[in-house]
Amino acid sequence: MVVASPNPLKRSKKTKAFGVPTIDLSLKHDNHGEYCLIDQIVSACEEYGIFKVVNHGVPFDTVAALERRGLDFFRQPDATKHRAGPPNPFGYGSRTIGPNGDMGHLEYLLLHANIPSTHPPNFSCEVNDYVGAVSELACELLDLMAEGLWVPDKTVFSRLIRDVQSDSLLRLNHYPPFDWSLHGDRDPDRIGFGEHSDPQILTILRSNDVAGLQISMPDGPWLPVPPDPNAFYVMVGDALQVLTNGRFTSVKHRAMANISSSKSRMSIMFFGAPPLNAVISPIKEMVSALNPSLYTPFTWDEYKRAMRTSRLSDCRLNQFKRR
Ligand code: GA4
Repeated sequence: MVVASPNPLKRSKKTKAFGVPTIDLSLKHDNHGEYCLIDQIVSACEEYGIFKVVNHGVPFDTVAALERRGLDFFRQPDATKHRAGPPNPFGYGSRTIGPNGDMGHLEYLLLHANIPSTHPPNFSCEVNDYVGAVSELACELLDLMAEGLWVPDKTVFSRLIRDVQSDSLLRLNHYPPFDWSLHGDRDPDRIGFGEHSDPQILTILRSNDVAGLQISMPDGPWLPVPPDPNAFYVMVGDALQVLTNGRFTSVKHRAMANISSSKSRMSIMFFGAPPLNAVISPIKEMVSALNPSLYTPFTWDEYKRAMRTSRLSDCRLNQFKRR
């Protein structure tokens, strides 16, 4: 087993020049490389809550096949797409996000990763292949994170996602080019998908080559994340922040409306989540007398209830912070 040295002292987020760290997964094949890789992943999760993975091993064809299916779906007439809705709990949605009045310049498909009845009929094969490959990537990264945190059971995080009852989701977001004639130059509301952190454990995001994703560090400005169709962006979710007792931080992000003159932006997110009955609380290795638990335990089902009653930009974790 290769382990990285523990790094309890977080480096300041504000003193570093910005650039989302890139993790080259091919480094895992050589011994010294794996040591660096683990260290880089842990630092990225502590400092940014996001990193880019290259040489990830997910076959290009698996990604291209789902992308093609998605674009074919969104190209259909509105009436046909709406027959696959509403998005609550799963299906097609347009402009409205969640149950509490949030809006965005996008349309989307929200699917349960493990419940085929939520997949559009002619999609299942591509969805299953994609989910199989990216959930494997998520689990591999979570095992490396556990190793980097010196946790003896390196499956402590990944087994929540591998569980057959895992509540993982898949989301395809489609941002058509922003119609200036409808909204005008001065439209302040040029947000495609408003700011939020992802509630789950880990998000694996892939987009085509149209820009839109932005992230923000606490009290920092919004920073664009350049698109890279050959890579995945990996984001720490709220549940992983809790499991690591705040050592890793979920990243605040948003997507801008697509101002490209011609091309649609499409992003595909796999949200790796625990089963509904799983209790989310800091793992014992992250808690000590000097570093007491920051959160009261909750089930994933309870967190989902908090999601249903909140707005997109709310900090849902505050309800579960110990005072
Ligand atoms: C954000 C991450 C995922 O897209 C999502 C979103 C969900 C939804 O679209 O229904 C939520 C949002 C997300 C968090 C707060 C609630 C629920 C919209 C919203 C206002 C599918 C998820 O799991 O949480």
